[in-house]
Amino acid sequence: MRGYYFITDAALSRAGNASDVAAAAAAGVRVVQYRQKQGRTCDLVAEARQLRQLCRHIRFLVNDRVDLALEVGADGVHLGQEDLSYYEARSLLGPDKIIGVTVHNVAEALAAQAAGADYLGVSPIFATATKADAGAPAGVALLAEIRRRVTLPLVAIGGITLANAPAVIAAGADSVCAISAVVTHSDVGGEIKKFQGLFPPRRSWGK
Ligand code: TZP
Ligand code: MG
Repeated sequence: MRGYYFITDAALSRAGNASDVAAAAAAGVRVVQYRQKQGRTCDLVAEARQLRQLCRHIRFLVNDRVDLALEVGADGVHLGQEDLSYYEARSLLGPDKIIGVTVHNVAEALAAQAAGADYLGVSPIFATATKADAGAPAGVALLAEIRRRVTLPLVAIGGITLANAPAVIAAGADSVCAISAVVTHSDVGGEIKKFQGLFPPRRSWGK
């Protein structure tokens, strides 16, 4: 889990979720999260199924909805602190699915790691208008502190732009998610590639 992490946002998207997800997959994104808070469950299932198909070669996660994730064969879920607990979701999903947990401070990060989470979303790093109840910005200092205290992959989210992402990566984020900075653009894939270019290439042995 390294690089740009894509989350859908139908309200902000110019071209719609399917177009955005196809662009993200074509740009080389390894993880897509379907995040849709409103709508009829039957419509969400249909859309999630379509996106699962677009993401058949990459990880496809569902925000909040364990039922949707199971129904469409997603690779896992992403849970906030107010959603099903890690333990409740794990008992429904079984041992193999990915469960990511949003954390806002060191205590939540340590608790999620102890519970067994596969990765952490650290949120919000900066102020954001995309999520009304995102809470107070954590800043890169808290991200760095969480980096020192947990070994899990960290996905940074909230107010991230091409301008501030280098500081977020330097503070220890394995992945960054920038919703408005990407889906409001006409060239979603092009914007994603700019974010991916901020991650230093992995150094392999002998090189
Ligand atoms: N979770 C925490 S902040 C956020 C979510 C879904 C919204 C991030 O959107 P943006 O536009 O990248 O600030
Ligand atoms: Mg949630």
